Amino acid sequence: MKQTYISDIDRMKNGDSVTLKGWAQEIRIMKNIGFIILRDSTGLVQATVKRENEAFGDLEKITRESVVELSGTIPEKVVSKLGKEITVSSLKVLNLAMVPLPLGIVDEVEADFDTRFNNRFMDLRKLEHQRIFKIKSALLWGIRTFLMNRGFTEVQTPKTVSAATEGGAELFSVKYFEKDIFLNQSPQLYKEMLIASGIERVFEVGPAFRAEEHNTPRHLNEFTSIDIEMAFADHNDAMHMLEEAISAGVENFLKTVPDSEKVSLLKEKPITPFPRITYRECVRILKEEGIDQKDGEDLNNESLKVIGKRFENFYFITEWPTTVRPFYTATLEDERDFTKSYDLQFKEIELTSGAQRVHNPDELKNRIEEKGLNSQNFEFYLKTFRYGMPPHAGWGLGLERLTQVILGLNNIREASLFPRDRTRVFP
Ligand code: AMO
Repeated sequence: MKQTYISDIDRMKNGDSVTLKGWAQEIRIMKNIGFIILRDSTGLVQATVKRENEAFGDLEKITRESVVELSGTIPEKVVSKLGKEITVSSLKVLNLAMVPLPLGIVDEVEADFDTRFNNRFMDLRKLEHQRIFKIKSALLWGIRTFLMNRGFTEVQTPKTVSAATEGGAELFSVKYFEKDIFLNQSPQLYKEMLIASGIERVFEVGPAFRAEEHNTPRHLNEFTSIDIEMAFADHNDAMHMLEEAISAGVENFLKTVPDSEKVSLLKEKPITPFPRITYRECVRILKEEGIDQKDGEDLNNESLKVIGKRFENFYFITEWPTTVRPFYTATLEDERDFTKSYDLQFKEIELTSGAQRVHNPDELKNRIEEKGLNSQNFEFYLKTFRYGMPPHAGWGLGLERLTQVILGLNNIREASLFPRDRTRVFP
């Protein structure tokens, strides 16, 4: 097993012996001296090989990106710009890389998306691309730990389902023996059913599938949804849980991923509570600014840009009209045209939808039918509301969107290892 990583060199002193394994990112051979820039997942080091050393002969044989094992010592004086250097005493080639490479690792100019994603394994050898996923992982870890500490149980629900949750148009159908079924758009119905089961606080991190027709920089056809549902809670409780969870996630990656503050738009954990603005307040502002935003309709991109400019980063838009929210969304008690719902925004981009839910089975059945859906198809779900269903609330947070906005990435695909879009289901 590999014992020492390149980052460990920071803790070593002159003369210490070291064995490193990694990829030969660059090889330069001069008259009396040769250099390998060795890379592993933790960084780069300059490895110097002197002509009198036996290893010098092997330098000519290795190709860029070959996997090698280098043993040597830490020199007295470090001259490399990388700040890390070793003097090589032996070199072992573990696996030779073919020539030419399908994608350059040291090129300044990024290749086009198709070349990059067709060769994603190679594209990820760029440490700045790897870092996105280290940050994404630490962000999720922070959120997960926060939820576990708040008494949430992590659950796994089916992704092959027979009823639509978020609306019929964006569904992928798949053959399931002799039946046509769907890939799940959201664990919504299942997380609510688990509330009926009495678990009280659940969360899930899993894939969600949306047959979005259009290629955009913000949509994937398969994304990672972080979902929570909590019993005996309203929309305000769920919003509070969300802002604290995000803050914990950001704090965790800033603490654990080296250099993450250099690429993150957030240099410290965001201050909570996040600002809140109602949908009606947004419409009032938009009208004042002369923007054509109709009452009772979803806020379009132009409107969200205008609203987003008023906030530094995260904020909630609350109390959306009943007409634009799914059937499971609870309405305000005294104003049935508006809901106990919210979206979490980062500037103009939506990161989360959530709400308090309808918990009365008759009202829920009516709401399903008002949306033009057949309530018979939802019997498995409605049934769980008839034998003691507590009031409950929750949210769904898109992990790739969150990573995208925090790192200021132009395209959500950068935050997905193997993105799925309208034309790409490969590799
Ligand atoms: P919604 O449909 O708004 O709500 O989805 C929740 C969040 O998931 C992310 N998201 C996407 N990310 C990438 N590509 C997509 N195509 C995509 N679609 C959605 C967004 C979005 O805010 N059941 C509700 C949640 C709830 O109320 O608990 C739901 O699925 O970040």
